[in-house]
Amino acid sequence: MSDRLQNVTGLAPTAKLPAYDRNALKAGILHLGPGAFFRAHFAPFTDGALAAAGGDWGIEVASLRTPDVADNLSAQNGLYTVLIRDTSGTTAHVMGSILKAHVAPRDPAGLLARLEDPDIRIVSMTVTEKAYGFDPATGGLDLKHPDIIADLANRHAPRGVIGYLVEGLARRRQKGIAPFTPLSCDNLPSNGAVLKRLVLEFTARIDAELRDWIEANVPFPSTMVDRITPASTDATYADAKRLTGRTDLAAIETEPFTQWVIEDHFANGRPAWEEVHGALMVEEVSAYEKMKLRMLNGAHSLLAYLGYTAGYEFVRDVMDDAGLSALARRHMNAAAATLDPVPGIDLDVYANELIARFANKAIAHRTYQIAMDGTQKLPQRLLEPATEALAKGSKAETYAIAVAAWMRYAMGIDRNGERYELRDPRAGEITALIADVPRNGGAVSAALFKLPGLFPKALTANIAWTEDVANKLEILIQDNRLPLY
Ligand code: CS2
Repeated sequence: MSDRLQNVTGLAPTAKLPAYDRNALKAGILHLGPGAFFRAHFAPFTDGALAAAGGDWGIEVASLRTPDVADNLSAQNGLYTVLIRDTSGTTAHVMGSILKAHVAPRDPAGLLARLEDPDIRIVSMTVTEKAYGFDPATGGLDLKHPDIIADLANRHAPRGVIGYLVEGLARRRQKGIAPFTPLSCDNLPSNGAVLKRLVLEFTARIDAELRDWIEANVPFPSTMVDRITPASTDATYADAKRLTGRTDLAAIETEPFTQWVIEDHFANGRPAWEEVHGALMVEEVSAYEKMKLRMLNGAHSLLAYLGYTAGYEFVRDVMDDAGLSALARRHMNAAAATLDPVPGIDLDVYANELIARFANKAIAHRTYQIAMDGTQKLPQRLLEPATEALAKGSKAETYAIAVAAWMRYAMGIDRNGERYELRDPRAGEITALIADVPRNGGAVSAALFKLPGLFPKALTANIAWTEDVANKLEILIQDNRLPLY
């Protein structure tokens, strides 16, 4: 008999089980992108809502690219384990909210059929920033994005997120089925508003009437999602086995903290997420989103680039370096100074909590994982707040350190002269820009400031600030960090 996690009978008593009848549960949500973050956040919140209030809100997931996670979930009837780690130990919670997993490239027609099923009332997504086809330079649709190009050319057989959403909505409109609510859970500012703009710009190019129907009928709530989730490792699978008694290749591990702030605008109902600790339904999410993107993610990126290039493998190791941890706290203050008041939150307390979360010794979050996709992350995390800080007369010094650290990382060579892979959709352009420039702070920063569309003009036109970046990059190239902190 397989020892795979496939049902909840006979599991070790150390595993907490779903508190509702999965067999009676029907799907109401289709989720695109079943990565670790979704399994640590959206699926557990929905599991909690099902336990508290019921409803036909089971989740079907679809992977738009690699099949591994979907296949592992399918082999386990959708069951998987969330390990919650802190220094007092690890607990295991088996999640029952996922009912089915699809692999879109294997059966695109099957996924389209699910999108037009009236039972599916929410189409949520965690697909990472780079999957949307968002052009940070314009805030609109990136007409050079490969999925956008392919899906505009072939709208009835999509392959990307925007293409699937639009084709799904088009079919529902044609058949007189009420629309689903698209729900973005990625770290983009006003993710719902961004998604709406992309969907409308895309649709305007293929069907003006459909565009107007979507604008009039489809809500795009924004959400702020927060839970630190390192990629799963052998230690994750080993602990899942120890605590459940079964092999679980879809297990994930995460921190105790979890937060989700959701705009309560749904076309067709939603699970009772507000019943779950950490969820907050609001009218308007932008203040929370900015706070999280600028204070948590901005400081995370700063630590990831400085930490990775300094040879620290995990964020918790970076936090052991007193200078770097003080710098992160200083950056959080600088980020807080760009924010409007956030309802119910004391930003100083929030910053202290972030420092404690980053330092959690039980979480092995790789600096290299966070460093990934900098060109997609820097604008909302660092460049927009830096622009605002400079406009208010600040020197935006910690932002200059963060940008210099990204540039140092973008050079692709560690302190021992070893090359590493620059993981970024624009890696080719970055490498080409700096290939022939001298290896000093002035030359490398000048070249990278020219990466089209990345840096706002207000930053590159500020000579004092760009010189500061160049000087800080030079310090990092010389591997002489102390003057920085
Ligand atoms: C991190 C985020 O990888 C990254 O870029 O900054 O994934 C971060 O851990 C989450 O947003 C926390 O909610």
